[in-house]
Formats: sequence, C-alpha cells, structure tokens
Amino acid sequence: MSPAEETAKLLRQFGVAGMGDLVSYSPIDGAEIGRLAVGNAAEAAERAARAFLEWRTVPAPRRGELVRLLGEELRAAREPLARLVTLESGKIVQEGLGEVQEMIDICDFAVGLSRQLYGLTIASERPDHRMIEQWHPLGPVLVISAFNFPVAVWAWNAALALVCGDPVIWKPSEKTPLCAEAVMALVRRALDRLGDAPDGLVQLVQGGRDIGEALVDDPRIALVSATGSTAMGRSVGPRVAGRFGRALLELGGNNAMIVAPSADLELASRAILFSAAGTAGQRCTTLRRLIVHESIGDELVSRLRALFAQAKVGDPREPGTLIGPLIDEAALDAMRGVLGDEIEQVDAVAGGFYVRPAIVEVDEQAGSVLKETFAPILHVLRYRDFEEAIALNNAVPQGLSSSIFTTDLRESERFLSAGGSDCGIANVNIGPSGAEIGGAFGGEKETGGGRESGSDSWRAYMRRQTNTINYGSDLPLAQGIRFDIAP
Ligand code: UN1
Repeated sequence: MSPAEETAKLLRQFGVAGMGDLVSYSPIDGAEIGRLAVGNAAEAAERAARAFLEWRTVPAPRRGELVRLLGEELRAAREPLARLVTLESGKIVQEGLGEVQEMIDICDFAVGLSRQLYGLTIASERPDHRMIEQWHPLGPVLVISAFNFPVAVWAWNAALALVCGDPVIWKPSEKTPLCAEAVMALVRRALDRLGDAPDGLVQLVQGGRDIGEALVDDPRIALVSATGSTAMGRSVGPRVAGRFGRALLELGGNNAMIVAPSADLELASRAILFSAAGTAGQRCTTLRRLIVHESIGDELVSRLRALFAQAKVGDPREPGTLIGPLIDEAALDAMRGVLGDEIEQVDAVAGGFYVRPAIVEVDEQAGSVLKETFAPILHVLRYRDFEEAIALNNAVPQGLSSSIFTTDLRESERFLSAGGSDCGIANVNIGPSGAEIGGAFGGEKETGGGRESGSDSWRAYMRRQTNTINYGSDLPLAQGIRFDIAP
C-alpha cells in the first residue's frame, strides 16, 4: 500500500477528516498524504484562558484521571498511532512504537504525580509562625513540537501540564500535522469519558511560523515549551521574556561519546550504531561526535564502518530496516553541505531521500563539527589524555547529552563530576540518545536550559507560592525589626 493510501485508512480509523490549506507529505515517497485547516491563535488563547479558570480548581487527582484515560486510549491505539508516526515522520516501526510507548509512560508518571505535587514546610524564625510552600496551576501552556518526535514530546508536556492544572495548546510541526490530529482524536475520547472537563482545555492549532509567533506573543499563554532548533529558540526565548512569560526551551544538541581504552567495544559499537544512525540521525540526542582513545581508534572505526555499511536503509515500514528516509530535501541538502560528494544516497523508494549514515574523521572540532546537522553524520576525533577528552566533549556551543564507554571507575566518575561533562544528560556505557521519561530531559548552553518529562520538571508548569502563617497573639517582625509607635 502506498503511504497515501495507508494514511487515508488510518485517518478514517481515528475519525480525522482532512481538508484545508496545510499539506502533509510522507518522507517515505514524498507524496501528499493529507490536508488540514490552519487554526486561529487568538481564539485558542482565549478559550484556554477561560478553561484555566475552571481547571485550576479541579482537584489534582481528578485532573490525573483525565491523563489516566488518555493513557488508556493511547494503549488501545498504540499500533495505528505508531504507524502514522512512521508514515509522516519516516521513523522505523520499532521507533514509532517506542515513541507511543513514551507517551504512555509519561501518562502513567503524571497520574502518580497528580497526588504528589508536594510543597515544603519551612521552619519560621518567629514564635508561633509557620511557613509553607505551595504549588499552584500556572496558566495555559503552549507546546511547540518538532517533526522528529511528532507525538511524544507533546505528551511529555501535556501530561504534566494537565495534572498541574494548566490547559494545553499544541502547535505541532508543519511537517507532522496528521500525527497531531490523530492524538487529538484520542484526547477527545478521553475528555468525553471524563465528562466534565472545561471547553478548550486541550487544543490543537495547526499552522506555520506566523501562527506560532502569534501564540508565543500572546500574554494569555503562561508558559511556552518549545522544541526545535537553536535558531527557533533564539527567536522564541526573547519574545517570551519580553512579556515576562515563561519559556522552556529544548533546542539543538551536538552530543558526544567518549570511548576509553578499557571500553567494551562490542557494546560501544552497538550503542554508536543506534545513537548515530537511528532515526536517520534526526534526534536531538543523536550521537554526532565520537571521541575515541587513539589506542583503540582504528579498531573501533573499522567495526563501525562495517556496521554502518550493513545497516539496512529503506522503507521504514519494512521489517529489517534500521534507517528510514530523511524528512525532506532540505535535510539532504544540509547533509550534502557537510559531506559534499562523499554523501551516499540510497535508491530505496522513489520520491524519498534516503542516505547511508556517514563516518567522518576529523583532527579538530571546527566548522560543521560545531553545528547540529540533522542527518546521520558521525564525526570521529581521537584523544590521548582523558582530560583532553572531557574538554573536547564540552567544547561545543550545545549541551544536551553525552556519554562515556569505560570500565574504569575513576574515568566514569570523573565524567559525571562537576568538572566532567557540562551537558544536561551524561550517561555511562550507554549512548547519548534514547532517554527514559523518569529523568528530567534537557540541556545547557545553546540547548536552552529547559527540563521536561520526569523528576521534578513538573515545577516549570506551576507557580510557587510562599506562605507565612501566624497562629500566635503577637506580631513579631522578621529579622527582629521593631516597629512600634512610641508610648
Ligand atoms: C528529541 O529528539 O527531541 O532521548 C527527543 C531520546 C528520546 C527523546 C528525544 N527519548 O532520544
């Protein structure tokens, strides 16, 4: 079945009727697979602001019930939704399924969280006083998501925002609008089953940059959670700051792996194949820089060349395929910009842009090595001294993810220490990509500093309130200040 036929069948199953000016294409063969109407930013912001007034006082565990129902809908629709992710983003079936599983996982996490939005009790310096810290709902949250994780990243944000008491507006990538429509169909089922959620609690606004900007600038949106390129973040961050809104930025990565002499090379090679070539190099956590000790460099590179040559590039729906198409021709051009004639295109499905993952050995980190090119290009550098390897890991503008392969405890601990990796994620004996939802996800420097998903990332979706309560019959002032009218 062609991607267009298969998509049409799936959309019918989800009850999504596609028509409008926004066109979606499958990267599998470049053909049109659906059309959608562009949304209205101001209307969405108004509805969300109104929904907030109700949702913020619904008990958090009841809000969690909505997310629990959404998790059930996602479980039931796991396969068709994953298939749609494959058709519209080009990732292989296994990764599409993983992406939907990530949505289910964050729903489960958020349901538990809905009973654990804890504040602190703080010791007061005054007699008969106590202090507490409460977390209250923040307001409407705008989620801007990217094509490479067309559904999971929305779920990381939406599941938390909803239990935290915040309405959600979703502005998906223009490259993957159909996946978002299918998810919204599931959201509507969950909302119907819940029964009493306010109108406008979860909305989808399709459109291009202008729609995104109108939402980013809207003062009714309390938090803008944006995933995408550093260039996008450079525009969104200051705009939101300019109106004193809150931004959670999840931008580019340029992730490295250090492979030390004691490393298990078999494990390291498998991890490198998945993290450098998986998702056709289009994850923000993709491994882009390999920093290998000179004593094992030749052996590791020759193992990798063999693996990269064997990995099947092709239709992501076919069993055995490990590397699907790039998202579009612009991605191919970007890859060609780095590799020139060395680029190896694969003639897989007419109309799609398929490439073999590339290994490029370099002597220093300069030019394209410092940039995030969203394609499967692995730059290989060699190091002599361990401190040099850490310095190389950190010597790029981005700071998302990093990893080390070593069996030397001193090296791994040094890598994880304050003087080690400067990234938001630092792993030992696994690659930099493929994080679980339980941890906080995000990075430093040009990656934008935001944290989503697990741990205490939920705090970004709430406002903190400090309360001091006097239960005595005196009025002592803080810091012992006396402020009495003289008798
Ligand atoms: C992204 O590429 O934007 O850690 C998110 C990972 C995935 C999420 C990636 N769990 O690779």
